[in-house]
Amino acid sequence: MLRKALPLLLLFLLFPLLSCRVSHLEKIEFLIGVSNSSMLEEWRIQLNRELKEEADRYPFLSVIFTDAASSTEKQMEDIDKLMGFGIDLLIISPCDVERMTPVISGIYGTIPVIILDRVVDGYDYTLFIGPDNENIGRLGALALHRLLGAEGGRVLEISGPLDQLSSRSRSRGLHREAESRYPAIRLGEPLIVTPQNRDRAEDLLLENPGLLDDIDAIYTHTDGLALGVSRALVALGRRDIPIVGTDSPSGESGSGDLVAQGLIHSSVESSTGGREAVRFALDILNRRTGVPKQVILRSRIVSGESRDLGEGTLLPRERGSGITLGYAQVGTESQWRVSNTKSIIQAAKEFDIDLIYRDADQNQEAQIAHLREFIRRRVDVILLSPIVEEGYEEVLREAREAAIPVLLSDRKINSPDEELYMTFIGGDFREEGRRAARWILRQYGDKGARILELWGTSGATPTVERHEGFAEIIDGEGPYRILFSGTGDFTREGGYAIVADYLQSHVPSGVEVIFAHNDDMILGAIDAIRERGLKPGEDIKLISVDGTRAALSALRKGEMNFVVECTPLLGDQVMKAVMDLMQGKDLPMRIVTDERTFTAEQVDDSLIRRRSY
Ligand code: GZL
Repeated sequence: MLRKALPLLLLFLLFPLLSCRVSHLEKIEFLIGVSNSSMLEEWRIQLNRELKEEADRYPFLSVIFTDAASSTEKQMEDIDKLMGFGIDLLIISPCDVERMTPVISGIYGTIPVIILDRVVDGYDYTLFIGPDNENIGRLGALALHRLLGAEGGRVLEISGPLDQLSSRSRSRGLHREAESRYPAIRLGEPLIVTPQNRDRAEDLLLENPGLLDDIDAIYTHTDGLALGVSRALVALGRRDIPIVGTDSPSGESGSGDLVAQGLIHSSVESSTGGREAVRFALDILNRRTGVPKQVILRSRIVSGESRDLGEGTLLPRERGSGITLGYAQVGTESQWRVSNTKSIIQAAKEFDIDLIYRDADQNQEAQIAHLREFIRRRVDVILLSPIVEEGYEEVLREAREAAIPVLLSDRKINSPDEELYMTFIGGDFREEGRRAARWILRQYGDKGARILELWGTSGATPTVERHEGFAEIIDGEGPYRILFSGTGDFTREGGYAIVADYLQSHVPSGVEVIFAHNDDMILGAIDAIRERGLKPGEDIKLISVDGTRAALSALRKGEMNFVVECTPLLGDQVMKAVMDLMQGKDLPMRIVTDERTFTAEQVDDSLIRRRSY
């Protein structure tokens, strides 16, 4: 009797344990693995601190932390272990970018991957959050200029190994900015500290005190290096040499802020991105739309006297109610633009933000007048989609003097003053141009091709950067020749006029491929090609950028051959940025949207029906 009853009895006893175990497992909705490259520097300790603090706000989120102790082999082992635990998403700050790129690419095929701090080659990851390292170097030169004044001086640059992209970029930014704007700052070759850490920096200077002869200031690529250097200067009795550091974690970290402790003169700080990483991880795991491809964090100079206030002193708010946003739009030149406007207006409604919309009809003078109207009306925030990159500095300075923050969406302005706007939200136009060129190379190989290029609005960021990206891959020399290029101003009529004229005056035209900077111009080209009795997509291959429904339909019909996406659906990201701004949060320097490409094989009727623009 007992034997029969035993299993039932055991189940009865175990059930409460099992149920609480099961209920606990049910509760951990998501398990995130963090692979940090090391914990040797305050910045990395702060990164983990911020990741943990943010994750602790979500009870159903668990995080496992690993520390690679600066070893790529150990980082690979750590990742294997994390995958063994069945993590749902990996957050990684890679040790050695080159060696970790294929490893991360493999993981990305299985689970989402967020990369922090050092970006890998290519785009095989879900999201990158990190600083613009060349900009950090530029700010380092500015900090040295503020320290040394007009007479300048000799500066010893102390860097990590230059095979690290981040070190190379910081050094490039430092040298270029010093050479072009502060020639009195005299930089020699950087002193390379390998491994890049505090103690090695200290030992190197103690072993070579002569390195400090005739030095007026020291610039270090990280605050770990700065701490080591400051210790060596004390030991050598050279506290007279000021140090400009990099990385000091901002905000409440305190302990990592070497400036506050008086150990260094100033530092170019970048937030770690830890909080943003957790927030975006939840968006990704909950399959929310609008997750960008890159979030480029803002850096700013921190010194004993001041902290460059990129963030305005804006009042914290709950919902958007009561926020007035002045929106200066380019015009209605293309389907992309019409969808972009719709996306912004719709999102403002959803976020309960009052929008004042102005359409400049591609006229810069009118757009600048719209900006001045917003300033007069004292809107809370200005959203600008600048028609071209030049000519906005004066009016944006007026907005700053009126304490009205400006966000750029879709296109950029050209200005050394990075504080004229709070963030840029839009596509990676250079990569869009490269993707178009790579497709052509794949089709024509060594044979080469004769190409006609349809440019967008002259001086507009997508025109400038799509061409630059395209020309990086196809420089127009050798077998790949650019027969002709002209600007169609992003309009269908513009694309039609260029191609119709060219085909009329060149018979046979010799054109094998047309690359257009947007869909509307390629649709105009199709009209012109048909009029000449030629078959678009067959007699002449056609490639364009945007990914509108009309272009995908032409692709499906074989009238086009390749489409590169540039999403106009920026509304949600723009309004999230407005809300963050009004709540006093720091905004990233750039938010770069996620984009794909389309071939005819990838496009079917359901995809076209689902296409919202
Ligand atoms: C891109 C946007 C471009 C589109 C065109 O962000 O500025 O302008 O590619 C649009 O279609 O006219």
